[in-house]
Amino acid sequence: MATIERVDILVTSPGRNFVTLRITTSDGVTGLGDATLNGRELAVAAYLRDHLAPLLAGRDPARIEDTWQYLYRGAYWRRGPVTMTAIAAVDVALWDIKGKVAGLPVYQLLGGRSRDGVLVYCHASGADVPALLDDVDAYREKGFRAIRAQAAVPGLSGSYGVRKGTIYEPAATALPDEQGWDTEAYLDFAPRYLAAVRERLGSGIHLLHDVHHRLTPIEAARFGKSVEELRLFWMEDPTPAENQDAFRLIRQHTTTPIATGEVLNSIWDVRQLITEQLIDYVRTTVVHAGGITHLRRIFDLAALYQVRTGSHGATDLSPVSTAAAVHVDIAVSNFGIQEHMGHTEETLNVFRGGPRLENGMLHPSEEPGLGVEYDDELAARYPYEPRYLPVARRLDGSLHDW
Ligand code: EZ4
Ligand code: CO
Repeated sequence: MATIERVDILVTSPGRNFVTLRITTSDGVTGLGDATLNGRELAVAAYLRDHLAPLLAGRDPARIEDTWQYLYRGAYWRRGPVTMTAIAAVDVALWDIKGKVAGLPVYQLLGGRSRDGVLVYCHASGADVPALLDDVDAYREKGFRAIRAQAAVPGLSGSYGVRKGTIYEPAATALPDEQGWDTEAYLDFAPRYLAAVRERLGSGIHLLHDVHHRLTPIEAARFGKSVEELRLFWMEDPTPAENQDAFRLIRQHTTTPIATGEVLNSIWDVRQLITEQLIDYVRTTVVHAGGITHLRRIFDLAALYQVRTGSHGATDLSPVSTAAAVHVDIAVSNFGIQEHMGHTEETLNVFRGGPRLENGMLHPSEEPGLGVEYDDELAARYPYEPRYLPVARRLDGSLHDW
C-alpha cells in the first residue's frame, strides 16, 4: 500500500495570493489542492502545516472518504471557512492522486460526463452605463453565452464588481479599502442599467447580477420584483445568508431566480435553503465547502429539490479549483452554470494545464487526475503579499456588508 509521504504547503502571489497543498505518496504520485481563502490566506496555511500535515503522514491516500471524516469529525470543532478550506485542499489533492493512479481524469471517477461542456458566465462591468454596454459587447464577441453585469453606482466610491484593469481584483490593498454604500441609490440605478443591458443583449444570452449581500430581505424582494421583466438568470446573494429563513420573505414576493452560497462552507449552511426551495442555484465551491467529497453531497441534496449548481469561480479561487470545479460540473446531473473570471497570465504560468475555454464553455482536461501542474521555481519568484478585501460603509459612516 502506498502511503502519504510528504505534504507541502505552497504560498505564492503571481499577481494575487494563492495557497496550494501538494501531497506526495510513497510511490511518487503527487496531488494538488487549492487552499486559498481570500484575505485570510495564512490562517489556512497554518491550519494545514501545524494541524493537518502531522495527521496525514503515513495514511493511505486512496481512502478519501475516510480521510474526510477523520479530519472533519476529528477536529471536534465543526465547520467554518478555515477548517473547511483546509479539509477541501486535502480532499481535492487526494482526488487528483486517485485519478493519476487510475489513469483517468477526475470526472470519470465521479460517474463520467453528464454533458458535453460546462456553461460559464463571465463578468462585464463599467464605471458608467456606456462603458458597461461596451464591455458586454466585447464579452459577447468572445463567445460568452452568459454575462454578469455590474456598474458603479453614481456618487459612491468604489462599487463592488467594477473592473479597473483586465481582471477584477478586490483584494488589492495592504489594508482594507473603504468603499461607500447607499441602498436607495443602488435600488434606483441597478434596475435601470440592467434594463439597458437586456435591451442590448436581446434574448438568447443569459444575464446575471450580483447584489453581493447588500440588501435586507424586503429590499431584495423589491429589487427582484423590479427586474422580473428582464428575465435575469439569477440575482446573486440578495441578502446575507447566515439566516436561511430570510430567503422565505424574498421568495414570497418575486419570481426572479436566486443564487447564494459562495461564502458558505457546509451542507448545514445551505440545508434549509435547499430543502425549502428558497433558492434556485447553490454557489458553494470545491475549495471553501470541503472539497469534491462534500460538494458532491451538497449538490446531490440540491438535486432532490430541483436546485441547480452555480459555483463561485472568482479569481481568488486558484486554477486548481477551476479544474476541480469543471470535473464536478461536467459530471453532476443538476449542473446550472459555472462562474468564470479567469486568471492572469502570471497565474496561469505557475498553474499549468487545466480546463479549456471554447465558445463560452469550459472543457475538462483529459489528463489523469485534475490535469494541473504547479511550477515551483516560478512560484518562488512571487512571495506572499498581505492583502485584504474591502469594507463598505453607509453614508453615515456605519459598517455595511461588503
Ligand atoms: O467578492 O471572490 O461572485 N463573485 C464574487 C466575488 C467575491 C470574491 C471575494 O473574495 O462575489 O467577486
Ligand atoms: Co458573488
